[in-house]
Amino acid sequence: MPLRPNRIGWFFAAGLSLEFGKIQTMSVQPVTPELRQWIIEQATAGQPPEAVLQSMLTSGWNEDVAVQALEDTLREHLAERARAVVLPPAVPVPEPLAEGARTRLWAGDREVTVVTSLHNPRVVVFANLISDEECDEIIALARTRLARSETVQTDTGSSEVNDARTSQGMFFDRGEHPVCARVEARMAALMHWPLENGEGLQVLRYGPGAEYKPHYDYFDPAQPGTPSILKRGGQRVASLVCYLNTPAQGGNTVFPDVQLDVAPVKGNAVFFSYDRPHASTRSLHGGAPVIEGEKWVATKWVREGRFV
Ligand code: PD2
Ligand code: ZN
Repeated sequence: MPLRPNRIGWFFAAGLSLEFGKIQTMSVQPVTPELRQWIIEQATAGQPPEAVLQSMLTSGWNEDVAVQALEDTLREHLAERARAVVLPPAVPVPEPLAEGARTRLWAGDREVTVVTSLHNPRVVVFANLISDEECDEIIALARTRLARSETVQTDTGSSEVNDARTSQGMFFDRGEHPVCARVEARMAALMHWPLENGEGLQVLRYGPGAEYKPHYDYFDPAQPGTPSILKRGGQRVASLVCYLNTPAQGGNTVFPDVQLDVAPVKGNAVFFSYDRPHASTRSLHGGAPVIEGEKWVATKWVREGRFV
């Protein structure tokens, strides 16, 4: 069978340093992982396909089998590389400052102050989003239902206790208490995003030393459990982390890609969005350890579509 360099030849033009491997003479000729690796190394080194094929033939390979092995190996390798470099498509995300930069925003029933606005990653810090009384009421309602925080396991779709998260937490259902419903309506107005696309509020309590190691809030598309999670409204596209108290020391929300630290202040909130489930959004963030006192937050995650 003739080799078809038009189908595989271009791959060999990549041109790194040449490192010629040796292959075994085989009578049964299975395409082993070692052979695949060797073919990829030759291709990456810029070896022309004819030379690779010739080496295989010299080593005793049947021509049809050798051509098939070359084509299959390179097709798989190219597909893997393409998956790694192609970004997931961007989707619309909430934008609190859609009407342009301003200092004060009307969020349905309350005026909120814009403290900081960063464009890449998209981060907005607000003051005065939640009143002191609302913060205290949410803490009181959540306190009796706290359990060691779980993280959604995107490999299985279930929730598990995770060492990266040493806080305690609970979820309210959307609209579960009047205070939740009031604050959620305000958040929807602030973000210009449908209330129905929001998950229920999650409340976290961090004691001294507790932290939330840097992570992304979107679900990793490469994980097998993600398709089942996405059935409930699609991807998460934004987070609004609201501070329900002011810790005595520590507990900043940090964005390591841009060295941004947001200080937790009672009633304030940090909003950030991510238009694709990819590190290019620079939405990596974490909760730095609480040094003294405790830290309480309520997080609203919003999805692309209606969260059911
Ligand atoms: O409590 C925080 O600062 C924090 C940090 C990172 C909260 C979250 N992530 C979250 O709720 O996703
Ligand atoms: Zn987070």
